[in-house]
Amino acid sequence: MDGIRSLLGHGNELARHFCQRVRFRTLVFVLTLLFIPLTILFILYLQWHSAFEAPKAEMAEHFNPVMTLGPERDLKFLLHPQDHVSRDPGIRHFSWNITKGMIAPNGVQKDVFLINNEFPGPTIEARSGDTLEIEVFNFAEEEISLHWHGLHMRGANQMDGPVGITQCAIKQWGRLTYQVPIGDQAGTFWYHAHSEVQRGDGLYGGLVVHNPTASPENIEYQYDNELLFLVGDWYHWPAARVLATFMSPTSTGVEPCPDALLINGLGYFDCSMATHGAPVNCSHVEKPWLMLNKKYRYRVRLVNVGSLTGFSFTIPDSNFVYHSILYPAERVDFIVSWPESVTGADTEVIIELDDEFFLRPNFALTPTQSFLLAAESGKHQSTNNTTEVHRLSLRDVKGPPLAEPLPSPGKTFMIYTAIEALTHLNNIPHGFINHAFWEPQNLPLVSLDREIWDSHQLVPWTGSEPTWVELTINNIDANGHPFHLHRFDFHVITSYEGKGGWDYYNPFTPTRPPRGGPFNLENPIHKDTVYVPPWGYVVIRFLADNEGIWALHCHVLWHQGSGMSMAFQVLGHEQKGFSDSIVGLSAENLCMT
Ligand SMILES: [Cu+2]
Repeated sequence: MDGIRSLLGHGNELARHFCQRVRFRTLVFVLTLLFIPLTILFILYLQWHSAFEAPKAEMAEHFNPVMTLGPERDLKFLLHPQDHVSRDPGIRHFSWNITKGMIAPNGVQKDVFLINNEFPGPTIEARSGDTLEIEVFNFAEEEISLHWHGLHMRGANQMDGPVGITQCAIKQWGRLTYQVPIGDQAGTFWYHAHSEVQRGDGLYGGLVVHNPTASPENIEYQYDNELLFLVGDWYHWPAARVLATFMSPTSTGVEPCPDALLINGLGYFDCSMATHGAPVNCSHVEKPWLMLNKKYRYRVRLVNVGSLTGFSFTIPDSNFVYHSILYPAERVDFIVSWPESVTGADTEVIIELDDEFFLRPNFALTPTQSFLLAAESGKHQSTNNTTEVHRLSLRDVKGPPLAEPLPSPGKTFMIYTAIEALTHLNNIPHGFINHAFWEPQNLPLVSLDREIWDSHQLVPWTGSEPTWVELTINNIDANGHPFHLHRFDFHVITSYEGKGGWDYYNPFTPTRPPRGGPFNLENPIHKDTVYVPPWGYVVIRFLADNEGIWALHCHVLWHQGSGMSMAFQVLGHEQKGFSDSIVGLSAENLCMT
């Protein structure tokens, strides 16, 4: 029995050992089955990851790995004219929630304005004849307002945006529906904050009005697609802090230098360049990029959305080889196409910030930046082609010939402008126009009788009848000022950069001919923002025919914020202004809510 038991016992041992071996083999088999796909996945992950970790220098040299182009760094703002040019005009309604959020457009965190969670705000596309109806809900912890830059706002002065002139700011939790008539206009515009300096914290976006009647006669202007580029300098500090730095006695009127540049809300920044004096919360981000089908011709709509600096924008190897400085708030449209030899090649877009204002340089700033312009089709080889860049000055650009020479002005005005730090203002730099630096009163000017406007309001009246106005802007400073006139496109009949002496123009002493030569009354350029050169002047003419109070100011945010702002009162009452008209009463209404 013992033997049997022991045999049975031995048999049990064998059976148990057998079972264990079977279990072990099953386990090994299952593990092997799992291991193989996991290994494959791991190898794939390593390849993918190493593609992202490619050394920067190599990336720059061979714009190669298209695999690294993450969709969140895509610069392409493609426009949709086909949705607008063949439909009937109508009301385009938008509902916007405005908030602030911590985002890192170039890897550096900043509290930025968001419209429906987007920065830049949504691009508005419309056609001539539309009316925009934009319902703005303010969920930010600051009062805000919006301006529709370049639109004529015919009959809608109270919807123009500037706080202190045509409206009270929209309070926190407040709401305002802007009614913006587009009329017969078409072109590249933009919208931005016109309250405090919030434009510098990202409260802006593109506004493109497509022209349904455009019939390009010249093959040169035919194109397949349209792109929008919102390009500008960028500060890591909140704009209010930058303005406070500028408006301190120690700045001596030198503008703080920007930290970076953004293109369509994206940029890049080398975190190791941040200084101890201006620490930032920075993490590495990939350079933004753009991919286009280079067999197409593109119409590019370019806007300077920056706060201080002009820039040049070039696309080497393309047929767009002009190089010109675009100043804050200026826009330019151009056609870009590529010769057959480079349609399959990866090339670049190069943006160079102008150093006019970099008297106190910021070593963290990379003033010239390039962005990959990859070819949608082709072998993605890089190119060593270099195209000669032709320099073009917007100041030399002529407009189309006028049907008749510009009429003589019914009213002539002259202003002098300068940044000055005066002792009676504690040496705090202010932007002066004549003897005034602008500050808002408690209520917008359209709702107040002229008699109670204070001394900060420089608002000449153009008279009770529509008339042609000639305005001379003399600039005493060693740097230029890009001036923007609300509501009116004007003809720039002369522009002159001085040599540092007393080179200004006084239209009231015509015995002395202007140093900049005779006026161009035949084919002057027509625009709404003009760069007034250093120690020089521009002379503009416009037909003052639309009633309202229309701001005129430097578009350098720090100059505007320190007072370089005024306005024209067109039509209305000589003493009462618009205080008892619909414009004034509706503005007053908004202030009460
Ligand atoms: Cu300025």
